[in-house]
This record gives sequence, C-alpha cells and structure tokens, in this order.
Amino acid sequence: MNPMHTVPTIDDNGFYLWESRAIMQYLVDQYGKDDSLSPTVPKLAAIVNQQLYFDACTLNARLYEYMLPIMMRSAKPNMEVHAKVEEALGVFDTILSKNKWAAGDNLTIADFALMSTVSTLEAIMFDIKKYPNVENWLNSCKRDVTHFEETIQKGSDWIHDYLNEILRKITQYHRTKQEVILGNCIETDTVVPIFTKTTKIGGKMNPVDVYFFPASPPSRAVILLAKFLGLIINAKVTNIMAGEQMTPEFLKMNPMHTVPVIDDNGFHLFESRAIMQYLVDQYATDDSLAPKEPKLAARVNERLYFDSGTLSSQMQAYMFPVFKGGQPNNEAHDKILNALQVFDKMLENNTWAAGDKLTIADFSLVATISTLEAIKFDITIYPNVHRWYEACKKEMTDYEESNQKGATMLGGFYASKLKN
Ligand SMILES: N[C@@H](CCC(=O)N[C@@H](CS)C(=O)NCC(=O)O)C(=O)O
Repeated sequence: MNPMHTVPTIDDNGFYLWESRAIMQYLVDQYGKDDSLSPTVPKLAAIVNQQLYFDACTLNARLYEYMLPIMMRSAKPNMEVHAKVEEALGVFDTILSKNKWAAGDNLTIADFALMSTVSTLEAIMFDIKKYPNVENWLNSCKRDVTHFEETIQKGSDWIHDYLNEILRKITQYHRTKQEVILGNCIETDTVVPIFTKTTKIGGKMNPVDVYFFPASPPSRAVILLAKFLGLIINAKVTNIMAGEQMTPEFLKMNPMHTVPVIDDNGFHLFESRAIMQYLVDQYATDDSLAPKEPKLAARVNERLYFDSGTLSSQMQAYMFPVFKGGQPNNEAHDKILNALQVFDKMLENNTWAAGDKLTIADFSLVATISTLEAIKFDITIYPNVHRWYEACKKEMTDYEESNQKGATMLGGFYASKLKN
C-alpha cells in the first residue's frame, strides 16, 4: 500500500494513498459537501497550499527534527533546533496577524495540519503564549473544531507524557546558547547569477515576478515549470548568499525569507509547490500538469509531499552541515538511499512521477534528483529513476539553462566546502 511505510495511509476501495496532507485534500475533494475546507478558486487554493507546505517543510519538519532524536534515541534536546522551531512559530504568528484562520477567513485543511503540529509543540512545552496570534488561533481550534479533544488533544497529551518520561531519564540536560539559524541554503557571498537581474521568458501572459536564486532547487522547479508553460515572467535573482531575502520588502512578501516567491500583481505566494499549483490553476490552458480529478490530484499531491517531506528534506539534512563547515550527515545519507529506492519503486509502473502524464510533481522531483546527482549520488543504479530523469531532461523546456546550471553550481559549492 505504502512503500514509505508511514501512517496515515488510506485504502479507499483499493485506492491507496499516503501523505496526510494529500489525504486530507482527497477526502474533501471526494467526499466534502462543498469546497470550503479546500477551496478550488486558484488564489484561495494557493494560500491553503502555501500554509500546508509551510507546515510540512518548516513548522512540522522542525518539530520532528527537535522531537524525534529525543523520542527515538533519548538524545538531549537540541537548543539550536529549539530556536528554529521558535523562529517558525514567529513566522506563523505573522501569518495569523492578518487572518482568523491559517489561510484566511475560513477554516481549511491547512488549519487541521497546523493544529496537529502546534498542539504537539504546546504539549512538549513550547510557550505558545509568546505568540499571541497563534495562541488565539489554537484556542479557536480547540473551541470550534469538532472532536478536537479526542483526536488532536489526546495524541498530543500522549506525546507529552512519553517525552516527559524520557526527559526525566536523561540526566545531563544542558541548555546551550540559543542560536537562530537563518539562511537555509548557502552562507557566503560568492554568487554567479545565471540569469540577468530581470529576464523575460517566452509566452504571452501577464508578467508575474518570480524571486529566485539559480542554485536553489525549489527555485529551479518553479522556473522550469514557468518556461514549460510559456509564461512571461520577470525572473528576479535574489542573492540569498548576500542576504537579499532579509530586506523588509522581501519579508513583507514572505516572512519565511525563502526563495522562490512570486508576486502576481500584488498576490504574494511562497512555497515552490504551492506556486507551481497556482501557476497551472491560473495560467495553464488545461489541468493536465495539476489535474483536478480527485484521485489524480491526490496522487500528484502525494508525490509532491514525498518530495518536500522526504527526498528534498533529507537532502537538506545531508548538505547543510557541510555548508556550515561540518561533515555530511550519515544518517541522512542512508535515508536518501532508502528514499531513492522508494522513488524507484513508485516509477516501476509509471512513466512519470504521478502516473502516465507529466505533472508538477515531476518538476519538483527533478530539481531534487539533479541536485542529488550534483552532490555525487549515483542515480544510474536506480533504473526507473534513471529512465525517468532522462525523460525529464528531454521533455522539459530549456532544461539545461533552467535547472542543470543551477544544480551544477550548487554541486560545485558543496564540493568546495567538503573537507578532505
Ligand atoms: N519549502 C520551500 C523551501 C524554500 C527554501 O528553503 N529556500 C532556500 C533556498 S534552497 C532559501 O531561500 N533560504 C534562504 C533563507 O532561509 O533565508 C519551497 O519549496 O519553496
């Protein structure tokens, strides 16, 4: 049913699906009485997706990074990761300063994903009171969401007790200096932009501003897709190595200070996969790259979350220590090999990542796979991944310029930082 062997997984009369956020989307699409929990209007859907990916890639990812080593290995709490969780809670507080719910005026599936994360953070003693908008929002969830107590709260309480028990057993628990980790990708100021500051790219739609950095995998996914769609975009290089993502103007568009970000005539959106879905919903001539039919959409989402939550997040965990002057993370190395095997299995009976058609999941995954190759993972030993990768290179418009150059740049930077 699920080669990633994770819960939750659903079996809807033989239709198997994993990845919690893809499952929620599917349940609403297939069984919801209307689309209010997962809107179909492109801009509303985009914000819901942005918040879902903010949870998957940042808030929940950091919660796991903090909590799992304690739970699995009785490790001491890592205060560096603790500070990263607090930074993400601060970003969520900013997001909620404009909205009652995570994605606007209405409760959506983004709230369900985030309430599970935040109530767990509360249960493991993060001080939610420091984030007044988050606190108000969590109280609304507790008050207004049916069965909150017996579903979300009970699970969080269980984690609270389990973790407390372990913490009691850890005798030497030192609080190290708290350090906010900024700048996820690279941290020097050598940069060789591939695009000029503003590049017009083919097509005849209204220009969308795309803030991106050529070496950044999620940026490359968005640029590749924009070219494939033939959109006119203003491609604006944002040099994250020189801190250009930390200016007040940029932070107004994206409090998470990451690239890519788009500005579509005042509509700001971050999270590459939410951006790709939006570009297709808003500007593509048909929905083949991001299908609307519930089961097809669910499979695309499952693959997107597999990339964001597993493959690319393990890749980050593997590379970032090197960017910060350390050694590659061995545990992440093994997890990447495992994820590559899972991806190979997924492609066994499929031409493309989510079936027999090219979709946004392929754009997301190819940015990751090409980066893995650039940092010397041997892709050729996974026959289905290898075949798929070659097909992506052929099928995707301007592949070399939009993706390969940036991947090679990142690979070169990584090699220069590796200690012999
Ligand atoms: N999940 C996000 C990840 C974005 C991300 O981490 N971008 C990195 C570059 S690869 C970045 O902008 N880092 C700069 C920073 O964190 O300040 C997405 O898919 O858009």
